[in-house]
Amino acid sequence: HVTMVSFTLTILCVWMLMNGPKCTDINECLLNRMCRPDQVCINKPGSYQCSCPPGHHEENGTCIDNNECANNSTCHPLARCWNTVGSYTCQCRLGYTGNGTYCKDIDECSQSSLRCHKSSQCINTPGSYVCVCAPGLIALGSLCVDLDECQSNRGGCHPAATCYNSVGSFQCQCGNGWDLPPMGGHTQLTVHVLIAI
Ligand SMILES: *[C@@H]1O[C@H](CO)[C@@H](O)[C@H](O)[C@H]1NC(C)=O
Ligand SMILES: *[C@@H]1O[C@H](CO)[C@@H](O)[C@H](O)[C@H]1NC(C)=O
Ligand SMILES: *[C@@H]1O[C@H](CO)[C@@H](O)[C@H](O)[C@H]1NC(C)=O
Ligand SMILES: *[C@@H]1O[C@H](CO)[C@@H](O)[C@H](O)[C@H]1NC(C)=O
Ligand SMILES: [Ca+2]
Ligand SMILES: [Ca+2]
Repeated sequence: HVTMVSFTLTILCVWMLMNGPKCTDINECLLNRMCRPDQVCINKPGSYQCSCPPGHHEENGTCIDNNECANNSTCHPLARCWNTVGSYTCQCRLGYTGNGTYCKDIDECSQSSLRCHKSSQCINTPGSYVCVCAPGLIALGSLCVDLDECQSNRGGCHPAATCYNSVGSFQCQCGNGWDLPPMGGHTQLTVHVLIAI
């Protein structure tokens, strides 16, 4: 059927070449049923072509979608690949930014919004970030809390000294008439009062 049409068109064209001033291309794609319903018709000078639409390939007489995600170099290793009919999309995984062909870690710590509590330090990690409590503070859930060292044995201060707790630290201060004592005892972790920062 198709070859008959082509043949007829060629004869027509040859006739026109000999008998008419000009020979114009016939757009076979405007005629019905030149290609299979799942194919696309491409008109060419003097002929036409039936082929599968972009992102498809011919298999057993039908057009099949290319699964681009079966090839692990389609997207960046840090991206997810989504196969779609005729195409695909690459999306960087959570915590990464980019167009999917290229992904890189988001440095959450350098972003303007304060990701960590003010008394903790933000440390960037691949795909995420962590908040680490500042020195002298201990983590209590998502909070950083100060140890009140003075609550425990007065921080080990000299009997004549006064223990002053401060955020992240404590101090032993001599009473009047006393000289500087050696630095008081170490922090004990048997704490009675914690102050959330
Ligand atoms: C195409 O035909 C081959 C051989 O008959 C078969 O192995 C293959 O699975 C077929 N493909 C599809 C998409 O049907
Ligand atoms: C995967 O894609 C790359 C780049 O597009 C190509 O060079 C390679 O041949 C493909 N591999 C397979 C198995 O299709
Ligand atoms: C993906 O590519 C790596 C090499 O870059 C290869 O070792 C691995 O087998 C591939 N995986 C699949 C599923 O093709
Ligand atoms: C994705 O981003 C990288 C780096 O910015 C660039 O080289 C590449 O051309 C981009 N690819 C696409 C498809 O936009
Ligand atoms: Ca596809
Ligand atoms: Ca990060």
